[in-house]
Amino acid sequence: MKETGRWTQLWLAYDSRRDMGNGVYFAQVFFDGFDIMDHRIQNAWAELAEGLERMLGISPVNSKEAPADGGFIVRRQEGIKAEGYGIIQEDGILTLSAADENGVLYGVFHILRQIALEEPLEGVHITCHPDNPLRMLNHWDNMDGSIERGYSGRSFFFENGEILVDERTRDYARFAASVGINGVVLNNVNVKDQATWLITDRYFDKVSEIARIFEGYGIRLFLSLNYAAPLELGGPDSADPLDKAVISWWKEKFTEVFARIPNLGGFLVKADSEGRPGPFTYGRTQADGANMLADLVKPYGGIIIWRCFVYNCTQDWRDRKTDRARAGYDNFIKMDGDYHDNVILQIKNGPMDFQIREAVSPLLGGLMRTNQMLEVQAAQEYTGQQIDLCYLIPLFKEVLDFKTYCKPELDTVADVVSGRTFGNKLCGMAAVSNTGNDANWTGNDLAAANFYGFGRLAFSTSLTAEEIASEWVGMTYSNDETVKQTIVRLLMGSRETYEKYTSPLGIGWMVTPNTHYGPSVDGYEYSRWGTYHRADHLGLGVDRTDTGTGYVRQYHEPNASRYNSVEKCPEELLLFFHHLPYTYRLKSGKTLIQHIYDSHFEGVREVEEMIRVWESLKGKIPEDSYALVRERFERQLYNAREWRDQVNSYFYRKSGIADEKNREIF
Ligand code: GCW
Repeated sequence: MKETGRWTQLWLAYDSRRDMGNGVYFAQVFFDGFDIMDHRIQNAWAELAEGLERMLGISPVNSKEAPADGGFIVRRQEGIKAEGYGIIQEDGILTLSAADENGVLYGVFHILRQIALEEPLEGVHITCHPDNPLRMLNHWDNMDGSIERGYSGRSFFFENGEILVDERTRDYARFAASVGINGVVLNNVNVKDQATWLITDRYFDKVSEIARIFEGYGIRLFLSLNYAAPLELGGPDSADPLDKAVISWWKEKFTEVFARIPNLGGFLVKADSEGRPGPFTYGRTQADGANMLADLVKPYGGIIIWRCFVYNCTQDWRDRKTDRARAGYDNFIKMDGDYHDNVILQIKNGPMDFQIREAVSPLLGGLMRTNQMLEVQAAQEYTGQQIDLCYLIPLFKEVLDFKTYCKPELDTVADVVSGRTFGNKLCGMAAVSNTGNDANWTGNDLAAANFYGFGRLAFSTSLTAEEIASEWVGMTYSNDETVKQTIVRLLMGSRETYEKYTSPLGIGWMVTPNTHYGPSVDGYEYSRWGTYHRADHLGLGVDRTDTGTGYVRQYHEPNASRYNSVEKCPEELLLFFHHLPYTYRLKSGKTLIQHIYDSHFEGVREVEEMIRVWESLKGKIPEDSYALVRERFERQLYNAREWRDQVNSYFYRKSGIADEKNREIF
């Protein structure tokens, strides 16, 4: 059943817009060098027709000849980079040139965006191509319909062990393509039970249906693999990557899978991680495991994306030598250069796990002879679960802008994962998706900015977080300046606000175990997960310097020395790298303990202020959205107060140091 209501269409709602002289070009549309029967071209055309009809009340006409004056030409042009496009308006003609069908789709969405933003197309002269070859969404959807770390309802891909294909599948593909996504992993990286069977006859037909829909939007389909599939699907009693029987089982399996599923890009693998099987079980290396699979998918143009989230999750909290932050690097750096050329290592942005603030993973740019891909999390597992507002694009930007010093120039994470640094072709960015089957797709209407923003940023890493926010608001709500500025301001401040009322200065965690929403300062302190704050009556923080776990040495210089020094360490990461007394003085002149108190009071005040700002939008935006977000803010305020009071009380009780301002601490 097709859902109604504006929110189901996210930023592609195509509400009526002022024309700005844009309508004139579309009376005649001519495709030159593109097959109008091609699925992607048909979708581009359908999107254009619908967008123009709804935004400007114009029905474009597909013409058989090039318009002499006044028209829109879509032209194939060699010399434009893969998936890129150019848009030029001159002499009454608007021309979209592209080297391939994806370029046409992206160009059309670009034009629709300009129309939605009420920007004139007159005189445009741009060329644009994606910075990252791979721009992917990873779904953590399970086949029973649940979503691991999903906060937007249930899966729209799976229910009760079955695969769903409906209007949502197509809409999802449209949204993804409209922001430049070109790869989607359908199922959770924790591959269990029925999901192991996705690579069997049981599901080929339905997976293929989705794959074909995706293909029409320039999106390749990927699946997460169960590394132990041979054992579970009746193959050999082993998953040893060097075992001949295992290799020939996979060989046959891939022959079958690639023959049965069209548009299959390859596989994502979480191995030897959090209880998932992997090559370590057989005394083999990560490279042994990844390369075995990669060699076998290579004949089909397939790739293996191998996650680096490998750490000891059964650590003894008493053991201060083991440092989870070290694990990714320690497990993968030794074999840099040994991974075959269709393997990509997928690296989470931080060495821990998607905290509101943590250092950038030293593997990014640490690896110098291996394809690498950045993984971020749009799903707000640790960042408010789509109840609390947390616009994550500033965080993603910070990671991309991080200078790794792996080379004298072109050394930022954005350079590395785009392939500019080392010249690789297989690289890019992936985000854990924040979507689900809620009518509005992302639980909180405002969380759609993270879905939109991830795609836009992965396509054009030089866009600013603010530009992206402003586009999203203009397309989703309206171009009214007050509305735009108000919502952009809310989005832009939200990450720092969230940080203020949760865990301080990069230490992370302090969350309720398992659910990861709400505070529990010691929730993980005496657990096996390697996520400690090490607070006692004198101070807190993890010493990752030379005197501690030595983690800082995983960075290139000068990063290593900068982090090693308490004076030079960026203050927002102070407790990530250093164990410090509560009386330590920050650059502001405040003591550490006073900073904790102040920032927590401030965080709650900021949420109160956000609510007032949101209330100023009443009547200016659709009431249903106003009300939904207003209700989420109420829950955020409750959450922020809980955090403030628990964190402040905890550190007051540990340290015995009173708040200088004598505010209420419990
Ligand atoms: O952050 C942890 C999550 C797990 C997740 C894991 C991972 C999919 O809590 O739910 O599992 O990361 O990234 O593999």
